[in-house]
Amino acid sequence: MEYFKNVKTINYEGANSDNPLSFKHYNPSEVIDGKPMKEHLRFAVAYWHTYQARGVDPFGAGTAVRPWDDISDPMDLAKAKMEANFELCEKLQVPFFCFHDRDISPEDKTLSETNKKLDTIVSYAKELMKTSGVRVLWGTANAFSNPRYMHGAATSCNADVFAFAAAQVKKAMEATKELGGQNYVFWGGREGYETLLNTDMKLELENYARFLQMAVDYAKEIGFEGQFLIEPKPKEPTKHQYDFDTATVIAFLKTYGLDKHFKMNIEANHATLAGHTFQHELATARINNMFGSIDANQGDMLLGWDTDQFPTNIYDTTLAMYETIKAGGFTSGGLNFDSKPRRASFTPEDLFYSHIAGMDTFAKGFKIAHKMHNDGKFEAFMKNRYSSYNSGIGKEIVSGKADFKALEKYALKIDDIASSSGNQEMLEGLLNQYILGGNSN
Ligand code: XLS
Ligand code: CA
Ligand code: CA
Repeated sequence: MEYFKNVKTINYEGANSDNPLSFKHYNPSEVIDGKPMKEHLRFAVAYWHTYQARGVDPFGAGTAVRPWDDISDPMDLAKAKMEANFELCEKLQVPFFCFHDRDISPEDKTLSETNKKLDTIVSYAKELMKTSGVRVLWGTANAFSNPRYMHGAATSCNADVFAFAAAQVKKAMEATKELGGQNYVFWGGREGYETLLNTDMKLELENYARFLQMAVDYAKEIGFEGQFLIEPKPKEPTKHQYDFDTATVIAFLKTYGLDKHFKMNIEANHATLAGHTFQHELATARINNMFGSIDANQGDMLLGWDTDQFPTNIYDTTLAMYETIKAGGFTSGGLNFDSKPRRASFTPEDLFYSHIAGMDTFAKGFKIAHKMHNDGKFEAFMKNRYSSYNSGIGKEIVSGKADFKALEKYALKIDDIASSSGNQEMLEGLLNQYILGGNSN
């Protein structure tokens, strides 16, 4: 059955097209640097926002109108959404989707009943994959929605909850492997705290590390070769989330000897909540060899919560793709639209308009970033800015030869330090030139 009857396959029609159901910048087969754009960008649809979200907010019920609204049996509904997923991805020319276990299949009274249902849906998705090229970018477990996780999952004060979460993640990893998922994501849903008056932070962090180590061991045992990703977020739902930002997660992984098993899944809106730019989080991952994947969205600078909006800010996508290119591009990762249309954008067609806007903004950002990287003007400026470390005393500092005494001896002889301008506004003007035309394509 066709779910999105008003929409045909979305094609590239070029920047001047008047057709809102077309790509203006995303041309999947356009070859850039020896690879088609679809392989550079590796777009993915997020199952939870696209098929589960109803537009609920704290002040009102859901508004969404969806083609599966009349289906009441939970398993029929789960199957219908899976069929709709393949149709939507194919029509959007999106090669991947991402899911939580509970997005694709409903929770039942007991874990074994829930697992049986998940098996049924996983087999059904596998069946649909036989006639579709759409694949899984990553899977994950929803260990935060059910009330049992009110105190967290791996960081719960209750050992039974820790055990339940372990069983759930074990099963979600098996499902991800079965569906050929290229990565498995850990987002610490409620791994954090509300008050230190009742929280043993040391035990919680140690348990969290134990949990991740068990996951690493189990992946090895079952031969899951996908990449493990960890997704930082500073707050929401808890006041303090342990995976605060990329630097915090890297320090945590290193503290517990887990760093070689993980890379980062960086979400733009989470960067904003942590008080960082998206580019900062990506750069932090890159310089630590932990760049993995991206949750593509944007927040609202005037609101302090996780609004998960479709990314339409060309500055952000350009700089995100610039970092991605500098990191060597995606390997197992990609651009997952962890984004939802606004509550008043309630029609099925809005699911398409929103993805098209996000895909075009990233495609254009990628093209601009590619040109910036190829031209090398920013890199050359930066290289020159640090050139004092290439010879003389600078070379001695970076090669580890200099010590405090040697530097004092040197400093005592300096009469005048020659500073040069950082030229920030000149560089911002240059970035504008790339984005607004001129030097861009
Ligand atoms: C929530 C997170 C979540 C993860 C997957 O804020 O973004 O959706 O990406 O569990
Ligand atoms: Ca996310
Ligand atoms: Ca988010």
